[in-house]
Amino acid sequence: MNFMNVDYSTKIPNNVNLSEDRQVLKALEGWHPGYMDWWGDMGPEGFQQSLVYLRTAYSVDPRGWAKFDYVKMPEYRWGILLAPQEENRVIPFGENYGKPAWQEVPGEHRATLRRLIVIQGDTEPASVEQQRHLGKTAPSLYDLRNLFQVNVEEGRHLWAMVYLLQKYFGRDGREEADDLLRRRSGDADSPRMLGAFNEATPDWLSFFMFTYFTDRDGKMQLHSLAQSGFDPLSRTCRFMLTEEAHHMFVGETGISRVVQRTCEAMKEAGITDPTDIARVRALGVIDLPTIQKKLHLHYSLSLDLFGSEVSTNAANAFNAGIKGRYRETQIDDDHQLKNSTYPVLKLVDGVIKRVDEPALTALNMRLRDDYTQDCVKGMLRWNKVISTAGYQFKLTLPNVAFHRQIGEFKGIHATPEGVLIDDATWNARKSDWLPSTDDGDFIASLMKPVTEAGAYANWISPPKVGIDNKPGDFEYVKIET
Ligand code: BYC
Repeated sequence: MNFMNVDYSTKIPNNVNLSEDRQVLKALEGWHPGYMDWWGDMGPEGFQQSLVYLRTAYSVDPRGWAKFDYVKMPEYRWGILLAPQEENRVIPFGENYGKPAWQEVPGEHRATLRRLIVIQGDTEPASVEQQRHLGKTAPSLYDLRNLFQVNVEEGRHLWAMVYLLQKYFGRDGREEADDLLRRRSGDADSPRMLGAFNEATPDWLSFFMFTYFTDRDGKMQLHSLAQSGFDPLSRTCRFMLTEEAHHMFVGETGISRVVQRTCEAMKEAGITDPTDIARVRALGVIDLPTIQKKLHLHYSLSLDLFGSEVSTNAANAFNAGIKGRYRETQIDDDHQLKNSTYPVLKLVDGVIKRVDEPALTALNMRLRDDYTQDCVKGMLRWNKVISTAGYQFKLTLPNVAFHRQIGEFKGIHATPEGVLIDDATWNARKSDWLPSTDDGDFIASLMKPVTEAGAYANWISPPKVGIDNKPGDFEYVKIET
């Protein structure tokens, strides 16, 4: 079998030779109807009979792996795609550094590995659930198509984790796979596992923030798991990263287009002060201070996804050779972290300070720092849009102590600048920093669907280029009425 190309002749497209792996094929075919039920119940609301111009992976060759065509979402070919196996790959970090990568689950690390795969798997359907109502208010057919592209690929990423559970973890893997379809984002009794995946995504600005900030946590986590000594996990994550890039593109360009439109509208109306919220809102665009509040919210929720700054779970996963660092193989050190330290932000006598901790337990902090650096790049582009329009306003990332529910700063309150404040001040001021009900209502009032090909809602600029180089008036979704 050519592992580069995907076999589409079977019910479940794959490049892992499923047709000769009868037991796993049977397990996956058994899981398929439950997945389709879940997609019907919790996937995008409406549009299931519409033709959507989607990309589907037909190969795992980085030089050309996707083809675009009109597809009805329930007929999307969710497949199992692993990046090609690297010959003689070795475990690139931890106590087993330099030993051959595992092709089977190492018995002593089974529980840790399963837990990480389940957590990763849980986030994928969660995001689809969070976004399920957005189709009704899409600002254009282009955006509607991007939403659905993200949704079907998150569905495929769930398949990717379910394949690992069913192939390598026997009966408990099958049970975990079933549970992934049972939990629901925001459900009081059976919520998704990580905090940010139980929050609402009520509007399109939230969607763009989510795909910029939360999908970027996905990128960092997938990079770390792509280093794994458990080769099937590494190969799975490597291919997922290829798809993930588009999700972050949707977020970055989405926010950029909102900012662009706001600046244009302010200029046209002769508004010189971007903080004159009432005047800006009267133009039917989202004012920059409200965009900043949404950014505060989504960035801080996403920071929580890195776990505690100091974590023995993270140290154990690294020692075991299961979860590495961002770009592990490019780091110049012993890859075992025997004697090194890493500066961790901590609260010391009421002041936020960097304190050296053993690098091994500080891995979550390190990955979070890498994440923050990655987040800054898009911000620079958004700020360029604002400054080019002639406005003195800068979007900024809040301090890591701001609005945290996990880790070192969960018990305190801090301003976006990182000044510690008491409960009363927090309660009095929090709606200056985080979206208030009024802000949410205002944004909701703008969320009216635009379904004419080539047209865009007033609050967002058109994209610079189309998907798959399609022209501006291309009908990305043929809506079934
Ligand atoms: N919410 O030592 P600690 C994506 C729990 S996103 C709730 O501090 P650790 C995507 C933790 O489970 C990427 N609970 O942290 C994006 C542990 O509980 P137990 C998803 C939390 O374990 C957009 C306890 O607190 N992938 O792909 O070092 C769309 C102490 O844990 C949270 C992964 O996350 C939280 N935020 O690190 C679609 C990769 N944080 O076990 C998809 C896999 C911590 O004591 N996961 N806890 O009961 C991991 O590597 C790690 O589990 C974490 C936490 C980074 C999440």
